[in-house]
Amino acid sequence: MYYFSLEFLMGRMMQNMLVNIDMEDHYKKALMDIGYKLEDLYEEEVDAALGNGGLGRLAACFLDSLATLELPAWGYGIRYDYGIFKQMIKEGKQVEIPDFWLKGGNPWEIERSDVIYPVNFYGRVEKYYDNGTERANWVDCQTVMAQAYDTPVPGYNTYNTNNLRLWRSRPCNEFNFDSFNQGDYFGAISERQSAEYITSVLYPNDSSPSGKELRLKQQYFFCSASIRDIIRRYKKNHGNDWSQFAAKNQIQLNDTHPAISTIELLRILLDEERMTYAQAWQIVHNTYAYTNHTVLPEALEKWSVALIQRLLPRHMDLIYLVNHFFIEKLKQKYPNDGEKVSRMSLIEEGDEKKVRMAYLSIVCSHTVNGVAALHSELLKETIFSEFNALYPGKIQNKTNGVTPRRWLHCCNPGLSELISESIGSVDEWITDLDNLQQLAGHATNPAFVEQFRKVKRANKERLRAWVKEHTGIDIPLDSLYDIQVKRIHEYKRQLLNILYVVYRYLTIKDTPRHERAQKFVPRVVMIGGKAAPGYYNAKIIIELINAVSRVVNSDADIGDLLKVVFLPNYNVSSAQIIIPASELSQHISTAGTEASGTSNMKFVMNGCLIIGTMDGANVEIAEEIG
Ligand code: 26Q
Repeated sequence: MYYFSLEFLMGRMMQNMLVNIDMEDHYKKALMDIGYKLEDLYEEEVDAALGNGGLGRLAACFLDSLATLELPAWGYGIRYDYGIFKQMIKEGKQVEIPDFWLKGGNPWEIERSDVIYPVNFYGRVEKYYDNGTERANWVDCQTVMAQAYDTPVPGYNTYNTNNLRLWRSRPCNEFNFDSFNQGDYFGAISERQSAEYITSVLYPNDSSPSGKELRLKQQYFFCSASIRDIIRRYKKNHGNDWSQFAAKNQIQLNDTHPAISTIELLRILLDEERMTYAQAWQIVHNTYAYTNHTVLPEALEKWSVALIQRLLPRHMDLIYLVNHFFIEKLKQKYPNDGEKVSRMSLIEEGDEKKVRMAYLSIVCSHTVNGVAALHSELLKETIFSEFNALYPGKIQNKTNGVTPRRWLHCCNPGLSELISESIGSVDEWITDLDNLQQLAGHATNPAFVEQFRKVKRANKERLRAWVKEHTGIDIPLDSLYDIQVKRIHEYKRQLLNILYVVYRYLTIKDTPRHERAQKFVPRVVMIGGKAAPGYYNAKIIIELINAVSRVVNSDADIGDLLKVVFLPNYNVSSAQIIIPASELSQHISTAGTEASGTSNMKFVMNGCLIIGTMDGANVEIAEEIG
C-alpha cells in the first residue's frame, strides 16, 4: 500500500523511534551514565514540519500505525528544503520566518543515490495509431531528476520497518546542453536552478488552493517519480505480467493533491506498456482510492486546462479521454439531461476551463472516503451526491485516528504510566486503545483520581514554563487551562472564542469584587495557530487575540481571574507540551465545516474535557465518551 501525500507533518522523530523499538529506557540509562538527560537530547532535534496541519499530521500518524499494524505500507511525498514557516509575533502581528530545517543535517534520512528517475515537463505530443489504439510520443520536454531520500518508519514492538520515501528535484545533466554549446552559460545555470526549485518549499495554504504552476509541478514531479518506482518494484517480481498489478499495489490519494498520478499511470500503461485503453483503465481504477478532507467548495482543487495543456500536454489529452468515456456513460444512464452531464463533467466550462480534480479522483478510484461519519454522510448528500447515485457504495467512511504512541505515551509519560499501572501493562492499551475502557472502574477510585490530578498539575507546570519562555507571560497554575490550537480559519471560529473572552472579561468587570471569586473559576485562555500568509482575515484575528491579551493581562483589577495568551508558532513539538496540560479545549467550527478534526482526539486521550459543536469527529467522540 502506498500513501501518496504532498504533506507529512512528522515532528521530531527520536523519541518515537526509540519507543517503537523499545530502546528508550536503555538510552535513558546509558545517557545518565555519562551525565546527560535523554529529554535534553530530544530538545536538540528540529521538527520535520513538511505539512500544514491536520492533513499532513494525519499522514504521519498513519505511517506510525501502519508500521505498528505490520502492514506493508510506504509513504511517498516531497523532501521540501523549507517546511511550514515559523511564526513570530511582532507588535501583535504574525511574522513568517522561513524554516530551513536541513541546516544542521538530517540524521534520519538515507540519501539514495541509486534511486533516481527523470521527470518530464512541457514539450508536445505526437500521436499515432497502433492497432486501433491512439498512442503518443511526448517530445521536446524539459527533464528534471527525482532523487529518493528514505526515512525508516519502525512500528511499535515489531520487527519490520516501513519507509517514507521523499523525492528531491535535481538538475538533469544532459538537460539543456544546447545552451552550453551556444555559449549561454548563465542561461544554462539558471535552468538548472529552476529544476532544484521544484522541491524547495511547501505551500503554506491549507484552504484556498493557489492554482500556481510551481504547485502543479510539485504534484506531478512526485507522482511521476513514485509511479516509476512502484512499477520498477512490481516488474522485478512480475516482469511484464500486469495481471496482478492492482492486487499487489494499492495507492491512497491524500486529498486530490496527488490526483494527477492516476493519469500518469494511465499514460505509462498506454504509451509505454502499449495496453489497450480498456486494460489500462481497469488497472488504474482498481489501484486507486481517494480520501476527501473538505466539503468547502473554495477548498476543492481545480486546475486550469490551459496550464495543464502547457505543462503536461499528454495528460490533458488523457483527462479529456477519461472524461469522454465518463460522459458516454452519463448520457446512457441519464439521456436528455445535458445539465446533469455538464454538472458532473470533469471539465468545468466557463471563461477559463478547469479540471475538477475531486471529480477526476472519484472517477479514477474504486473507493472514496470521508474522514468522519458526519463528513462522509455530507459527501454523499451534498457535494458528491450525484456521484453517490451513479456509483452506489463507492463513497465510504473511514474516521480519522491519531497514534497513541506519540499523542499519549510519549507526550504524557505520567498519564501513560498511571494508565499502565491501572490496567496491567502498557502493551494492553498502546496498540489497542479500546482497552482504555478498563479505566472506567477507576474513575471513582480516590487514589487514581489523586494521581491523575498530580499528573495534570505537573503537565500544567511544564506548559506554564513554556509560556513564560516563549511569550514572557506569567500564567497562574491554579486556573482552568482553556485551549484552542489549530490553523487560524474563519470556519474554525477563533473569532467566536476571543469574542467570548471579551464578554467574560466585561462580565467580570461588571461584577462586584467580593462576588467574583465565587462566580468565576479563574481561567487562562490560550489560542494558537498559524495563518496562511495571504489570508487577511486570519491574520487580523491573530492581531485581535493579541490585543485582547494585552488589555486583559495588564488589568490589575482582573488579576488571575482571567489571562489570555496567544501561543506562538504552534507545531507538533509544542502540541506535545500544550495538549497534556489542557483541561478544556475548544472545537467550535460551524457545524458541517470541519471534516473531522484530529486534535479533538488527542485532547480527549490526555484527559481533557472538550467543548465543541456537533461537527466532524466530535460527534463520534461524544458517542464514545458521553
Ligand atoms: C491545495 C492546493 C494548493 C495549495 C495547498 C493546498 C492544500 C494544502 C493543505 C489544501 C488543503 C490542505 C489541508 C487540509 C487539511 O488539513 N484538512 C484537514 O484534514 C484533517 C485530516 O483529515 C481533518 O481532520 C480536518 O478536519 C481538515 O480540515
